[in-house]
Amino acid sequence: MFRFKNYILVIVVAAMLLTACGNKAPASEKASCAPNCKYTDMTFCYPQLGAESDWRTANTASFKETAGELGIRLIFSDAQQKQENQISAMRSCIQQEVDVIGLPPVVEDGWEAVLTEAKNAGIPVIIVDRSVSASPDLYAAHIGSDMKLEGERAAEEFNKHFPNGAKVLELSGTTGSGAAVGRAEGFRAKLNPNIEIIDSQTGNFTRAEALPVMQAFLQKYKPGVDFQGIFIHNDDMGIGAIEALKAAGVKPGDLFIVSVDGTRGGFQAMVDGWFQADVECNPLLGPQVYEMALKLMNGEPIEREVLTNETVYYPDNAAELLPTRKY
Ligand code: GYE
Repeated sequence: MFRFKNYILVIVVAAMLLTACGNKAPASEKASCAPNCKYTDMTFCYPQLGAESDWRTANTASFKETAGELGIRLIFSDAQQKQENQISAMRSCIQQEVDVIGLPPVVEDGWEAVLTEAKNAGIPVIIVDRSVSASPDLYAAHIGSDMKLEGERAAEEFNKHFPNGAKVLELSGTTGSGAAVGRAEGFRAKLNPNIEIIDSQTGNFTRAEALPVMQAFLQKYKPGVDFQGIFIHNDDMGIGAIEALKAAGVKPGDLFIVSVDGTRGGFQAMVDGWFQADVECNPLLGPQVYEMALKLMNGEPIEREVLTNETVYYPDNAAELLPTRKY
């Protein structure tokens, strides 16, 4: 009798587990409105990584404004550059059974667990902007910039300007972020061997953190003597660095400075003579990401890696272009 009861218990528990698993849709399952889902059917989760830069502000605005225009229900949060906040925001979205998650990962590593949870819940994830190191079968697609190419483009500017070689500094972005890793890698891959990177420190993509880093550089190295140029991973850090340079008596044009993003602040720095080139990185990804999210809901085929088409801007037409800049 006792044994028989135990068997029953085992069968009941197994049946419960099976039903629990059975409730989870497989990762690629379409939404119940497929193949006719509309934007107004969509609940989209965007656990934004922070508000560290003008690029990020424009990226947030692009997702919010586009959702408003298309009638998408957007669940937005700001993780303040902390991965654990992004992960808990994602978990809350999984619990709320959103249709699609767009994840702009603050760093590349450490996403396997939460991506697996989303996959098991049948919620497709589009990696937005920076990349992740997790296996591509844990997410639907990646839409963003080619960060390595941006670094290569910056290197080409230094190669052109310093055919006889130079010493340069690097102010890099958030340590471990796809944007900083890619830009640093591309820069080193293309830089001529006669150009030496004498030091590289992170300013975490913010003005506030770049300022003391530049001040510390200036304590250690004499501008124009110990180094002739600076590669800066984004415009906001560039603006922070300019503050430090000004305070140290450096004049626009004394150093060859190349930055990344192409924000209005970056354009102004070119107009003012501080930046000699600004490598474009486009934050206005909302429309493209939502279009892909709708395709995923409808079970339509998508491209798994979508890289943004970008260019390099120069001071000669910066003043003319500045009023047309959208971010
Ligand atoms: O360049 C920087 C921002 O990930 C491409 O993050 C983005 C970078 C961008 O803070 O300004």
